[in-house]
Amino acid sequence: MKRSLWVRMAWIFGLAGLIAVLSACSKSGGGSAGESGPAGSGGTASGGETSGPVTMTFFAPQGKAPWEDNSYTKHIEDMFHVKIKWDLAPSDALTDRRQLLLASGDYPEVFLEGKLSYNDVLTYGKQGVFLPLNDLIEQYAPNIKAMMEKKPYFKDAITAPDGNIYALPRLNECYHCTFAQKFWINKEWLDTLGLDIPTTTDELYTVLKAFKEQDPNRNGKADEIPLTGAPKKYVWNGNIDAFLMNAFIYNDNSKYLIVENGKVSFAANQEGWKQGLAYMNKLYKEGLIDPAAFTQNDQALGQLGNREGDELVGSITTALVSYLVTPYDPNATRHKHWVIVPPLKGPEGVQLAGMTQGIGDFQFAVTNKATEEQRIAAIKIADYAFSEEGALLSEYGTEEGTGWKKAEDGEKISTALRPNTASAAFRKPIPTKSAMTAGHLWARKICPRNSAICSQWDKIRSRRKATRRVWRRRRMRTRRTRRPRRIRPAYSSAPRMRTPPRS
Ligand SMILES: [Ca+2]
Repeated sequence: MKRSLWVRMAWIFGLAGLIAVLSACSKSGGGSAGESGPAGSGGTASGGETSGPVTMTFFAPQGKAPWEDNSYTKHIEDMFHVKIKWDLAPSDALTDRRQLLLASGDYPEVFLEGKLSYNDVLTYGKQGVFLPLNDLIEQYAPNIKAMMEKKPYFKDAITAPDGNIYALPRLNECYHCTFAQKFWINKEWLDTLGLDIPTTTDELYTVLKAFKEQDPNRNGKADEIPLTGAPKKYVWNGNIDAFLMNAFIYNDNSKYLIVENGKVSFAANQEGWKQGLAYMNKLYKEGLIDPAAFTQNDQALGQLGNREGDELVGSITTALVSYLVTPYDPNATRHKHWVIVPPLKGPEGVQLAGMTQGIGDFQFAVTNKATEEQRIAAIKIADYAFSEEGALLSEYGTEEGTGWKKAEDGEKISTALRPNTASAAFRKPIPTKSAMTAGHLWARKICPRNSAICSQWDKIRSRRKATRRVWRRRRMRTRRTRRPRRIRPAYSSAPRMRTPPRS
C-alpha cells in the first residue's frame, strides 16, 4: 500500500511479521549464525560479546512460506546474532491461540505479531506479563525513539496511562491510507453526458440519475449501475456510507466517534447522521445504488468491473479503484476512465474527509520470560524494522536485484515498480521460487493489494491456474478418447455459468 511510507510502517510489525514469518518453526537446536554453540536461552551478558547466538521464541501467525527459511529471518539472525524459534498460529485462530498461551502461563519470550488490543496490552502490562519497553527503547532503539519524536501522536498512542510502553503497533502513513474513504467516478461517462465532477450531494444525485437514465455506455439498454460498493470486510472502505456520510457529519468508518467542543461523542446518533441515512435511502429507493453493494465480495466486484463487453459501473466508494477495474493487465484501459471525487459538500455545508492515522493493532511485546539478553536482542530487532533499511528489506526481500532495485537518479519509483504505467516490471524476470519464499511471500501479507509485488503475485498465480486448467482439459480429452462415454447424471448436464448473471 503505500510505499516508502508503508514500507516504513512495515517497520515494526511488518518487520515483525516478517521476521516471524521468516523464521517460523525452525528446527531449533544449535545456532545458525556466527560461531556455534548451543546457547540456550540462558546467558547473562548484557552487552558485548556472548558465547553464541541468543535463542528465543517469537509468536507469529503462520505465513505462506516457512519463516525459518525466509531470507529476512536469516538476515536478522545474522545481524543480531540470534536464533529465533517460532511459535506459529493459524492466522484465523491467532487471537485464540495467543489467549491460550497467556492463560496457560506457557507463553514465549516475544510476541512478534500478537494482534493485541489496547485492553490486552493494559491487562498484561499491569500483570507484569508484558515488560515496559521504555528503558529498552531509550537505550537500544534509536529508530523507534526518533519516530516518537517525529510523530508525537505515535508516542501518545503507544504510551499507557501509567506512562509505560508495553507493546508496539504497526505504523503506516501511506498517503492513500491516510485519506482512504474515497469516492471514484467514471469520467468517461461524465464526458459522454457532458457533466462535471459533482461537488455537492445534490450534484451527485443529478449525476447518478443521469447515469441511470441517459445510457452513458451507449448500448441502448438501461443496464447501468450508477453507484456500487461492497461491505468493508471485503473491500477497503467499500461500504456506501464511508465517503458519503462525511457530507453530513464526520464518519471515521470505524468507531463512529467525533469530538465536539473538546468532548468525545457518538456520531451515529446525531442529526447529521440521520440526514446522511435519508440521503442514501433516497439514492437506494431510486435505484441509484447497486443492491449488491451490501453483500458482494471483492471478487464479484472485480468481475463486475472487468467484465467483457460494455462498462456497467458509474461510481464506486472504496479506497482503491483497482478492486473494480484492474490496472495490472497491460491491455486494460478501463481503469483510465476513473477519477477521484473530492469531498462533497452536504446541504448544511458539511464537507469532511475521513482521516486515519497510521497506527494499527499492537503487535510486538516482550514478556517476563525473556532474559536481559533476549530483551535487548528483541528490541533491537523491532527497532530495525523502524529503520528505512529494515523496512525495505523486510518488504521487498534482502537482495537488491531480486524483485527490486533502488531507483537511479531521476528515475521515478512509480515507473520502475508499476507494471501498469510502464510494463517495465513485467519485462523483468519474475522472481524465482526461492526469491518468493524469501522476503516476498511474507511481504505479501502486508503489502497493499495494488502494490507491484502483490500484482506480480496475482499474475503468477493466475498463470499457474491457467496452466493447470490447460492440463486438466488435456487430461479430460485423452480420457474421453480412451474410455466409452458414460451417461452423465442429469444434474451435471447443465452448462456451467462462468459469471453469475446480474440483474
Ligand atoms: Ca446502457
